[in-house]
Amino acid sequence: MTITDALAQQTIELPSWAFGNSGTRFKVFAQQGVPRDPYEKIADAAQVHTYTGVAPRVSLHIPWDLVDDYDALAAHAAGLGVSIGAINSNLFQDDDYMLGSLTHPSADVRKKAIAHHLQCVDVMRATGSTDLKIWLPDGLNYPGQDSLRARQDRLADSLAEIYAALDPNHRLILEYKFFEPAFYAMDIPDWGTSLLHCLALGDRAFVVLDTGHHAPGTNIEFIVAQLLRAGRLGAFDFNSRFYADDDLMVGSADPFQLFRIMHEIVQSGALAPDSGVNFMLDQCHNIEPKIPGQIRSVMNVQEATAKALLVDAAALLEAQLAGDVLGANALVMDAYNTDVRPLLAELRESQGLDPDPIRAYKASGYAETIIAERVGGNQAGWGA
Ligand code: PSV
Ligand code: MN
Repeated sequence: MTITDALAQQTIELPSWAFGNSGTRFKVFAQQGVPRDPYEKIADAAQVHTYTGVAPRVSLHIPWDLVDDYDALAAHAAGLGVSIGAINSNLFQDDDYMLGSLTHPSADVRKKAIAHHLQCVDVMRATGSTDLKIWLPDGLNYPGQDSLRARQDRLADSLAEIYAALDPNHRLILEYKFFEPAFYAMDIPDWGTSLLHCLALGDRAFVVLDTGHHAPGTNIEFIVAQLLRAGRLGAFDFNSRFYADDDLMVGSADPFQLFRIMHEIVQSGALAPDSGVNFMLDQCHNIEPKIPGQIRSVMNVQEATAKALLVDAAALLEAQLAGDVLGANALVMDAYNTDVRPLLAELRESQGLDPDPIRAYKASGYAETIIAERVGGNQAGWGA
């Protein structure tokens, strides 16, 4: 397969919440034209697909994206050329979950958290989604606060109940995060813990790797290689970070890291659409306009992918087997240092797209239209 064919087949999933207002715990800035409901979020996400051609799915977050009629929401998406992707549960915004949700010492609270996932599975059935995505905010702030081990046991039982409720075509994808909101011990702090739970659950449970969820300096591409070896890399939540879980545009802080990740993906054949790896974004655009922010992010993933595809795999293997340290490194660096923008522009033109998606979006007048039309109502924001 040519590099262009591989790039043409790539798809990237967008998060509905990237189109709503977001911020930090200090301030959420409202932007003009922001969606008031999930229908408008999907319309904005469809714009990203219109101009990039590679973003045909939108992840939903429940209850932020609760609607009365999911058949209608799915039909709305289809009418705009996109479909519903992963359904994210939300275990971090209910007072009952202060001391945990799926790991909570109280069986009643655990029951409530499990029931929320059954509601998410119903949304999956109605929308045709196949991925139930769980990020567990549970954890401890202080040593002794609860038993580390008992919480793992409760978690295993809760997850097993959720897994049992899935349809045969559904996957459970399980995210990890090393800190925040808990500061002493998260209940799923790392890929190893997520993987152990997935292995116990069964062959439709996979790990989600959010690039912002590691300690600074972590070698993320090593984790990618390990999870691919185990056949358990289910998805990425792509974003960038400088310090903590910053949720900045992917490829903005460390494009070389993104390239190294995509290099592992390409070398393992995991770019293929049937590889089971869902390339999702999990970002917030606090100060930049949201639709072009998403377009830029999609382009950054495409550029890193194109560079990874440029690595001469045969020559690299030869250099590696010969112990040619400098030669092997040069092959990787030459690919990284290639300007792939002309190649991607050509690809877009061959698909009938504008070679410059951001310019095309700006010229479309969509931003002005939504600013004029979306007056009144409550803007969607982090938590709504
Ligand atoms: C948690 O930090 C997380 O990465 C999870 O994926 C959540 O669902 C998402 O962010 C919320 O923005
Ligand atoms: Mn995430």
